[in-house]
Amino acid sequence: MFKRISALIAVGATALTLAACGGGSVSDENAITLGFSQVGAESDWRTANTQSIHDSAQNWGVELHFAEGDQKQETQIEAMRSFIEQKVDVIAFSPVIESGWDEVLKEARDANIPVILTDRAIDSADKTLYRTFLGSDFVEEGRKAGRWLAEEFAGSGGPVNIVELQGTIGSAPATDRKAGFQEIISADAKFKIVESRTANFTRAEGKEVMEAILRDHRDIDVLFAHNDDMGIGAIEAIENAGKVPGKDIKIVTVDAIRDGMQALADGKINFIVECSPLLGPQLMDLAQRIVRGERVPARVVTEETTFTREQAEEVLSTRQY
Ligand code: GZL
Repeated sequence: MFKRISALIAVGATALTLAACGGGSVSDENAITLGFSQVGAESDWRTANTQSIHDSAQNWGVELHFAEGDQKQETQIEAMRSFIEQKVDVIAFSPVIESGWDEVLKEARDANIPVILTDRAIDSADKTLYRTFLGSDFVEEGRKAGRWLAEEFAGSGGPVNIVELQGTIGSAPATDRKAGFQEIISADAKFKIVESRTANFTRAEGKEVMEAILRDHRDIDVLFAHNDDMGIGAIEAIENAGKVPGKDIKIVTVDAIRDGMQALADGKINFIVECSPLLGPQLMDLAQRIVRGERVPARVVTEETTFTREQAEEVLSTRQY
């Protein structure tokens, strides 16, 4: 009974969200309708990604129906089903985890509603379930972090003890960043991952999990956090333990949000691999082209770079997020 009530609340919340955003301020009756099912609001990256989608819908004259997923797959799927019922022109989503989407995507296909996969990948074998996948190459992001570490410790004989704060277990960014990082550091036996735990991409859990790890491990040389938010939470734990982040424990993270770039400029983080959340413009362009019946590339990889302390100091004032 509880589950059904909670499901109704979730659907109600989704409907309220849609009503709040679905009416939109787009008056053009020719505007396409886009239903977007978002992961949640777990990090500053996600906040910037949501803002980019809203701003771009406004700028592109797209009527946006937007639903937050609270980092729960069932909430995201309910939202996608409500978009199907509303007969939106196109659905886009960022899947909280890689598996479990085939059924709802088949329902969208049966309803002749094209789907755009954004940000995170899914593990479905059926590539016809979505028209295109717009997002970063997370394996390469993990490799970039590993390459920096290999260079940073080139002169060291080791061992180099590494703690890894993983993102959400089962999500593409966590799985792939881990794989890319491991691929690079496995080339040198001095690198040892002494602890690898999830902190779900959030700042609060990053602090909490790092506090526990610091109690279990005396000799940590490096922290690799799958996003800035977990790294920033871990910095607080490291400082509370009387250690100096960026010096006693070198820190490499992914995203390049404003707070992460500030920590990099302050020397508390040593290197950041960028993962751009600004997918809105490309998403709206792809959506309009698909609704017009145009063919679009099966994969659109977002442009992104890396930042050292000096580079962060240079660009900090110009960052959009
Ligand atoms: C990456 C995105 C990840 C970010 C995190 O594209 O899915 O989720 O790296 C966010 O900050 O929570």
